[in-house]
Amino acid sequence: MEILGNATFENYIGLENGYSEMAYQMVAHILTLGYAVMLAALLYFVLTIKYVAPRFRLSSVLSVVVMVSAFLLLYVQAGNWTSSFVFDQERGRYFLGEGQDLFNNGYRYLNWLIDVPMLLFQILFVVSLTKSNFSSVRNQFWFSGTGMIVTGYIGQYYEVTDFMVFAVWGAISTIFFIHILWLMKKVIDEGKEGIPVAAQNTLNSIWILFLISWMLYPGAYLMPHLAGIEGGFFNETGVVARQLTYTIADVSSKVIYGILLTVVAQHISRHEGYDYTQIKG
Ligand code: RET
Repeated sequence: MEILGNATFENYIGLENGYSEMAYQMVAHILTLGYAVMLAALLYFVLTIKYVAPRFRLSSVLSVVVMVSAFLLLYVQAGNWTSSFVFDQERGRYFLGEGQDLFNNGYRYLNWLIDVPMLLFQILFVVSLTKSNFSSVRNQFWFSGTGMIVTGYIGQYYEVTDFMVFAVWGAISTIFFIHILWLMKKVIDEGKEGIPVAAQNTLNSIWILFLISWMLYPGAYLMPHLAGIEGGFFNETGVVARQLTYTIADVSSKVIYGILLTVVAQHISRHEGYDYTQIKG
């Protein structure tokens, strides 16, 4: 299917086999759920900002920034899906529409370009680093975060046409990712020193959540090539699985992560004598 060029695999399936009603609607619903959660969580982060002592509030502000950008880009991503594929009454399935934009996950990648550095900076406003230098960690987070996304963004254009190019960009992206994981572990280990036990336990949960939810993104990148089901995942099941993986990863790495950081900040705030239940107004 030469005519589709660098298009991602969602388009190849929409051109050749089309989507069943169930697969098409599941993707539309999953994408809608994604941006609805971001808008709801935006209100949560605004409304709970006074629950933590003033020095932690930048963490909530960064969650608000992440929610706004994720909401807008996921909204556009959902519209991209519904406009790319059109129901064909004769064949009873959804096919790639003529004269429409092709579907591309690129909106997500550009959203990550904003959100990944924000999410990484966010923890630095909650924990206190005992050994590492704040600006150095921040700059390394920024450098590897953007490096990981930009290289992955280029690679995803080759997921169908050139597996080697796809794999090489993916591998470069993974080097940046490993650096981020190593740095985050260091930040969390240092952050646990000298804070209440409840806050330490929540930081342990944050590390596990971070590890699992961030690993889902490379899984979604690889989705069309994941083996197991007959012929791999190069079919509509793979398309649904990819969007589902992205949505679970987004809700975990942005919303649940932000809420858990607020919990850590609340424990430390209370320990330091700031109790929001006693604050008036
Ligand atoms: C890519 C390309 C393939 C290799 C790797 C990747 C990692 C992506 C990650 C993205 C995290 C995004 C987040 C977004 C939240 O808004 C780019 C898919 C390792 C880890 C947390």
